Amino acid sequence: FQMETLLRGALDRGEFELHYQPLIRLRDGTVMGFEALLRWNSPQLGRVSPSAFIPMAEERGMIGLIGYWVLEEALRQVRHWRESRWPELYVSVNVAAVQFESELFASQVVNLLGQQRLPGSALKLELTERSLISAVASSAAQLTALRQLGVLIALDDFGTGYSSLSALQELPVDVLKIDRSFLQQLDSQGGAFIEAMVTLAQSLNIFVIVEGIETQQQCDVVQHLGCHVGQGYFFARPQPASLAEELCQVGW
Ligand code: G
Ligand code: G
Ligand code: MN
Ligand code: NA
Repeated sequence: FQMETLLRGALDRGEFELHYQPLIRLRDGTVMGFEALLRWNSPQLGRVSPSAFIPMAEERGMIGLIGYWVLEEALRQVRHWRESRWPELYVSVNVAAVQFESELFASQVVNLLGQQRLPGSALKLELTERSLISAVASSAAQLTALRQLGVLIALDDFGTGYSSLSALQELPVDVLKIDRSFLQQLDSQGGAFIEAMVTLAQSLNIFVIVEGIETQQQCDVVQHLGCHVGQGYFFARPQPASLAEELCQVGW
């Protein structure tokens, strides 16, 4: 109850911040983009994990405003990065099911891109199977509209839902983000699953990103399995924009 009250005022009090984690092309260490990850610094509760407050924000009708702020802030940041240093960079934003269910979502994205004078290709949206499936009616039309602008659509946490394959078959996506749980089981069967997902993605012309790379060895293995882009603590943790940027100057 207390968390809900505090969450309601958090946006107005400026308690949200975005952290950024680089998405690295494994072949040469190039930073392709950054995933934006929401952080809530509450004076009363401390740092609250998004896994704790996002579901509450979804249930209590607060995710629309919070999600809008996330998109606005992430696009402002990527515009700055593109102008100052990385002209091709994109930012990857997580989208909650409820946000995507709104039929206004696509037009909001279009307006925000316009405000920053950014092409669609500066943005990737990370959707989960749940968000796509719970919004099947509005999904296909919105996805099509966004993709026509060049916005990339990623299926996040891929492989963990109960209907990963049918989601992939029914909805047009550009990128699969293979869930980090597969990397954590590399010694047993995780490698075989990653390899199969990469093969499937390649035959569908879908791009693969592997999440949760924590060691050099995992990095080598996923590269060997045919993955092109990776993300994980091995490269960098999610960090405030200025720090994330500095880390990337160093390169890998
Ligand atoms: O960054 P961290 O591992 O604490 O994130 C936990 C979860 O919260 C992840 O599943 C991540 O996708 C989700 N998350 C982080 N930022 C956002 C956001 O801005 N919007 C939504 N909908 N989910 C987010
Ligand atoms: O659900 P989603 O994939 O959006 O979740 C992203 C979350 O994964 C981020 O909150 C981030 O903190 C976390 N994360 C990123 N890289 C790693 C990693 O290498 N290991 C682990 N355990 N978590 C990671
Ligand atoms: Mn994500
Ligand atoms: Na994920």
